[in-house]
Amino acid sequence: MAEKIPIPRVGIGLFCFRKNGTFLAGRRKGSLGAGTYALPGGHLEFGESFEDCVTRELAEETGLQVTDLAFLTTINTVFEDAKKHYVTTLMGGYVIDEAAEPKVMEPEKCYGWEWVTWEDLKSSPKLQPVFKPLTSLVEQRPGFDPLVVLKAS
Ligand code: 8DG
Ligand code: MG
Ligand code: MG
Repeated sequence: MAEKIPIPRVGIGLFCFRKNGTFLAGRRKGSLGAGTYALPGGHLEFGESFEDCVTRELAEETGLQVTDLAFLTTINTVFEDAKKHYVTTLMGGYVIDEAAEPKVMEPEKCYGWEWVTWEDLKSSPKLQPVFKPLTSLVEQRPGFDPLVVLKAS
């Protein structure tokens, strides 16, 4: 029987900002990267735009709505141990209801959502380790700051 050849998949992550410059991150549970902090996001579905994908994933995972979406960057991540490869587009946007708190809509996939800064996510011991695509982002886009790119777009 022929061996199944793995192929790269498309992942989408969202920097969902409040006006105070914090965005959502949550610790993953039960799947690839369990125990690591990641952005809300998921797989791009067939025929879906990046905007529709992050809008859907944010609603499915937190119950929140986002506006003023913009493309930030694309990165490449190989999970050698898990034999998975993702090409990930990172989007940015602003939460519509500033007063709304994120809900843990998929408790089997996430321990909880927190509002964090980019500096915190990169270096606060409380938020380590981060999901590998975020490590790829730091390595592949030196100096990247999601809020700077979002404001410039
Ligand atoms: P879905 O079935 O709802 O589409 O996916 P999910 O259950 O939400 O899957 P996920 O693991 O959250 O996201 C799918 C993959 O996307 C993930 O395994 C790897 C890739 N991915 C990245 N970067 C990011 C990111 O920043 N956040 C999330 N959530 N996934 C990301 O490459
Ligand atoms: Mg999802
Ligand atoms: Mg997800």
